[in-house]
Amino acid sequence: MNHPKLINQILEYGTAGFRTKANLLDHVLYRVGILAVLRSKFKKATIGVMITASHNPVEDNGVKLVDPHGEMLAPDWEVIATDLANVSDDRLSSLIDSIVHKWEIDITSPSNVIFARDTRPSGSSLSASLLDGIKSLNSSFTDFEILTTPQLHYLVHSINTNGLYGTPTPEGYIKKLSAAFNQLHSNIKHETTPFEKPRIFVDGANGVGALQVKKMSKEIESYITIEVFNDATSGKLNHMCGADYVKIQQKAPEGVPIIPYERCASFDGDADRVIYYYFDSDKRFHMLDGDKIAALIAGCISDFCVQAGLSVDLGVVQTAYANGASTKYLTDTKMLKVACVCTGVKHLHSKAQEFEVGVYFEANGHGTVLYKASVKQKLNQVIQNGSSDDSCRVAAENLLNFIDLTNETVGDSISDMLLVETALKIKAIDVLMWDAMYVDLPNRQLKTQVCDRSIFVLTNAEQQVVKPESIQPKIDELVSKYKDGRSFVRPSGTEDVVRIYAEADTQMNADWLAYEVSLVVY
Ligand code: 16G
Ligand code: ZN
Repeated sequence: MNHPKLINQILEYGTAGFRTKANLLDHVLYRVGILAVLRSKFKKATIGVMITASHNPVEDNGVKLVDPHGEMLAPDWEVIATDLANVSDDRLSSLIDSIVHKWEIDITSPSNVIFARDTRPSGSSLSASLLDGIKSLNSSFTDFEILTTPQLHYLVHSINTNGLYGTPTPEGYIKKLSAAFNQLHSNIKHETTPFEKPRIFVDGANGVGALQVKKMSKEIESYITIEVFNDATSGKLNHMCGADYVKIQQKAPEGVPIIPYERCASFDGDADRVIYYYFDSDKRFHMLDGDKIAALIAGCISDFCVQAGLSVDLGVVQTAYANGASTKYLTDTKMLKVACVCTGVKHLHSKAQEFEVGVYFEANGHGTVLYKASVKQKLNQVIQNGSSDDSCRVAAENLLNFIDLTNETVGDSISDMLLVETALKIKAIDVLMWDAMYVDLPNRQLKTQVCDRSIFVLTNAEQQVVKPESIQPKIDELVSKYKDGRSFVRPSGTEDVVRIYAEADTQMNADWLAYEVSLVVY
């Protein structure tokens, strides 16, 4: 038996695919190889597999499937994935037969699986196990080796649209984004140009994002200087650095110079999240998270639409972790529609698809923008009509390039960073003015271990606990004691913990509220 299952621990395909200690994953990767081929035959399309544990420690690893249009694996197949990963070796082949039968898969039809991995040392042996699984069903495949998660999503979508979305190569990805960025920046002309060529410090989390952003920076150096730190040459992946560290610790990563008002961006280990930050003249740290990125980008798109004379249905999708001040700013000041959904990219992504333009971001920095084909058609119409109003046409062109700069398949550190840089340039604002759009309510995140986190049943986009019944009234009572108080608890989908989020008028109050709520669930 190849890649025998040597552990009894049940692994579940969750929001992040399978994720655990790397040394427990050999048989899982082999079986995911089989799963990907079955999915490819079923969908009659290329399927992607990404080997990564994102922001988790370097000793962990994980794997997830990418569906034909670069989206997350459909929920009904998550169940199949879990079954396949956990079945005993002697029942594996009969389970495969039953999947083929139940889903009426033509096992003789062609299939294609593409895969990539982040920079974790365990990645190459796990990708060899994956390949053995793929080969066991004689599928065609391409090993793209080390890429960011969003690059793999881009490739899957590009292959399945025969190159319509972009040239299906890693170089095609760099070319598509850099061409759009350069075009936008050559178009931007302010009457008085208040800023020199911008510079940004990137914390690459010692991961794959550092390698890829260096390639990108060469292509766009006429318009922006990107200096990369924590670039995977010596430091440990995600250790004291990266988007998750910055967001959760609310402090700067190690390894990036502290220069007042210099814009800095932290990526995570597989480069699908980005968090901005800067220091003021007192060397005080200020963070601009996914909520602030969403506010900037949504505002910029809405301005483009107005200038192009278009009315579009634009909405912003958040989760319960979104800072209350950001929700208030989007709804009250910007008059935009805001929806709140459960944590996890698939929930945000599918909600965003309901809008003509759906901007979705998790506070942790994962997000992107989705555009309906109708928007692109309307923009092309504005350009073709040769509007007498030149600014109308320029705005339409700019928005089309903005769309090309977006990785519409999934959140993407590099693409999102370039969208932010473009929006700042277009609006002619610096990081301080961006930060001043609204003031974040002080907040705190904690986590606590419980005996059994599966007993928690939530409702209202994970903002309220239904079961155990005693918990929510206690949280409500605590929240009512604090000005601007808000708090919720939810079981993690990636760790064996329950997470606690709290915000209030002062940092001390947010800390206290989080602490008191943690005692309720403990
Ligand atoms: C996964 C999700 C991310 C979410 C996080 C929450 C995807 C691709 N990733 O990393 O969106 O924020 O889980 O983690 O869906 P938690 O359940 O441990 O809080
Ligand atoms: Zn990630």
